[in-house]
Amino acid sequence: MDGTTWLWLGTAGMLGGSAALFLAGGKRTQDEEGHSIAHGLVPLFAAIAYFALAVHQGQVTLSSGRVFLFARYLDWSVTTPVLLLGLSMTALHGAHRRAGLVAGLLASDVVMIVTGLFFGASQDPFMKWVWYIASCAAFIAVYYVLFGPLRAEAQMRDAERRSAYNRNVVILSVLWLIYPIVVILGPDGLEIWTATLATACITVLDLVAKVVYGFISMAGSRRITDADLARGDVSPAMVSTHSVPSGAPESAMTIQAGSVLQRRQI
Ligand code: RET
Repeated sequence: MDGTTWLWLGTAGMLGGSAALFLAGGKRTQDEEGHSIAHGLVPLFAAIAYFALAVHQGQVTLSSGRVFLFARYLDWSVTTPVLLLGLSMTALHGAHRRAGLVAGLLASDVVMIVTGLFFGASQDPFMKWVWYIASCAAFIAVYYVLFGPLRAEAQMRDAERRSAYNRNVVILSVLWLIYPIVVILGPDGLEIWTATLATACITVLDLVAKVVYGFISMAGSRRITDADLARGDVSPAMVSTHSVPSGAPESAMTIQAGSVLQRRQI
């Protein structure tokens, strides 16, 4: 299979994965809905990048003759922060706690991808390594937050959130570690691998890190929601309000919260 075929496969896989994640995603609480939307959107963004690359856009030919697929980095600059936001929401029981810490995590991640973009675009070997090291430093900052303060936050939550965080953080960090290795072996790095081999590897890795990981994370979110509802640990404000007409009185939300709880108890 040539590189373009892999890119079409990536486009189809991401589109199919996005549809499957949106369809499978629950929305019983705002927490669960947030996870479903985030995991459905991630492969949808990626599909845009894969499509652009498959039709030979999203790439430039550098003066050295190397074809630089910059659309990958655009994809990662959007999708990696969304994935990290999902993980943070698990650790923090919603998106409203420790905003500064989450902002720092996402900023480090964006620094990692933007410096990675300059690494990929570099033709001067010295500058290439400068950007690569800068990107790795930002990557270490991401790991530090995930295994330091965010993990500590997760340990203070209920058993379901704790175990979902502990599982997801390990899967995510192992998968993400493969990226800098594949990229350094491919045409953007040391050019040890052919462009086709690098594209094949990154396509498979991207499908696993976005779609397979999305399903694993959503299964955790389902277990968290089941437990929250069983405990009655869902305040009306935490229940999804999209079926309540806008401007509906507060009591409508309370009734809806109650009916969700009742349905769970039956
Ligand atoms: C780059 C450049 C070189 C140094 C490092 C990198 C890290 C890339 C990562 C990408 C993760 C992408 C994911 C996409 C899925 O949605 C940019 C290759 C550290 C970690 C998970």
